[in-house]
Amino acid sequence: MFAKQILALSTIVAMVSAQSSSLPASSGTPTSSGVLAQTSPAWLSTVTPMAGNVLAVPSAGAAVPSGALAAVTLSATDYPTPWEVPPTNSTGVQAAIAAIDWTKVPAAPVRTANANGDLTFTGYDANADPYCWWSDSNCVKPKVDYLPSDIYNCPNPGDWGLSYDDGPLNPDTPGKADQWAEPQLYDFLAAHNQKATLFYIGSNLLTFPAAGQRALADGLTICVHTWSHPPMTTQTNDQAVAQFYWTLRVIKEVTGVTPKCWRPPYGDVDDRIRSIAWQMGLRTIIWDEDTNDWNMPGTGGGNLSPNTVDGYFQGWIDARKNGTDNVSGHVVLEHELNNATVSMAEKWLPTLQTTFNVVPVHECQNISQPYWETGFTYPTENAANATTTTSMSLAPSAAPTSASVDVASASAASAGADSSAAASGTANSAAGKLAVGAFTVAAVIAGAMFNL
Ligand SMILES: *[C@@H]1O[C@H](CO)[C@@H](O)[C@H](O)[C@H]1NC(C)=O
Ligand SMILES: *[C@@H]1O[C@H](CO)[C@@H](O)[C@H](O)[C@H]1NC(C)=O
Ligand SMILES: *[C@@H]1O[C@H](CO)[C@@H](O)[C@H](O)[C@H]1NC(C)=O
Ligand SMILES: *[C@@H]1O[C@H](CO)[C@@H](O)[C@H](O)[C@H]1NC(C)=O
Ligand SMILES: *[C@@H]1O[C@H](CO)[C@@H](O)[C@H](O)[C@H]1NC(C)=O
Ligand SMILES: CC(=O)N[C@H]1CO[C@H](CO)[C@@H](O)[C@@H]1O
Ligand SMILES: [Zn+2]
Repeated sequence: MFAKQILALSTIVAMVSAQSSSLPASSGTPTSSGVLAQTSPAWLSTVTPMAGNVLAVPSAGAAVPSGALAAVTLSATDYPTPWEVPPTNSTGVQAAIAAIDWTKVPAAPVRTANANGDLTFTGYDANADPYCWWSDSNCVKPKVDYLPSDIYNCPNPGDWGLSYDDGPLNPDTPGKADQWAEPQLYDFLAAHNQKATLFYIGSNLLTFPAAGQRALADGLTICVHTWSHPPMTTQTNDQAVAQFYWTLRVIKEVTGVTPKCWRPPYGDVDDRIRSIAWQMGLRTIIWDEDTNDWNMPGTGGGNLSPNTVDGYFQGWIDARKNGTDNVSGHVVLEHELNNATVSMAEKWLPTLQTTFNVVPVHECQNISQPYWETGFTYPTENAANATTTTSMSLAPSAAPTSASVDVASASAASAGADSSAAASGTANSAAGKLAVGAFTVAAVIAGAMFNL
């Protein structure tokens, strides 16, 4: 259903963009396809990755690590406060800002949210949707011709692009064992020989670096999900750069890789944010099927009945089995968020594997290199599965320097992420233009947390 609506929308969007005249013209250094060329993030060149990481993707079928995580510490002093909108005045963020061609960033207004934390759509021309604002219209095809379409599904019917947002899931109490925190889900995936795409919150990786190193060693793909999880259209240009910069930086320092992929929290992206992301090396990945698992009861969750979420999974399975789900494969939104989402993910994966070809998003999109580091080549559907030799070094990372702090204690500040209530509301979905149904934008203002 949803996929078809998005496809239909793409057609509408193509017609509308032909009429746009007020948008910046394409110039600069386009690739042969007309898409603005990207370069690897030079402003991260001074970041020294921690030791102990794998240097390539594990071979197909090879055993991957599981069980207890190594004790890994990272100096938090070099990073902004977890779960706060990061400052923009550091040398690194300023360098990233300076590297962007701002003539290629559409002047979409910075959006606001109301007292409930819901995005406000006041003043936005919902019908023309001039900035391809997903929250308004589920638009996935930018109005400017120098940005690529978002990735939002798997092209081949029967493919299930598996993705989990908001990780790595930290223990409820920093440093204390927690059944549902990582490596719980990663171990489960390993036991079921399943790879997936993970969209990491920078703040969560800062406070739990060992989980990120495990994910990479397990052959999971790591992408960016911002530093403090705001609706990105509410961020100024400089704040958006800072959200990407700090997340990319902590991922590179912890794991050694620099992702070329990101997913906007709540799907909240427009061409202004897409252009900033793209120029920082990041392709936007949305989804076409949403489990709404984040809204089940659990830490940071809501009150959606797990039975309802079960019903979504069963419906997708039924539709595939009865032949009606035959137009495309899907990218499905799930979360590492809490006990409820992880347990739901584990409950359904074995059944999904018997019905769908369950793969990471890049695999179904035939994108073999999701990072700027070319040593990592993942399997795709049009290439022999990579069998690069890996170093599979599982040694604990280099000993912390004297400047390092124990992240377990440093992460106390992030507890707000798990304790704040999520306000929720229904976003205005361009009434009359596109029947996408009501969808919920859980919002947080002033420290409250969004959960999508
Ligand atoms: C950035 O601004 C904050 C105040 O907003 C200030 O405390 C800090 O020292 C500044 N940092 C740099 C590197 O200028
Ligand atoms: C998750 O924890 C909440 C309490 O925070 C509890 O109500 C819920 O039943 C738990 N769900 C699962 C699947 O363990
Ligand atoms: C196929 O399954 C879907 C999901 O349960 C259902 O909505 C649809 O009516 C079914 N179609 C047929 C032809 O059985
Ligand atoms: C795809 O499913 C539709 C029903 O939803 C059916 O009419 C059509 O024949 C199917 N196409 C194929 C190729 O199976
Ligand atoms: C990936 O390659 C396979 C096999 O060649 C093909 O069927 C599929 O359409 C390709 N997908 C994309 C997104 O190019
Ligand atoms: C060419 C090839 O063998 N491709 C396979 C790679 O692995 C995936 C599963 O992860 C298979 O679906 C592909 O057929
Ligand atoms: Zn999220």
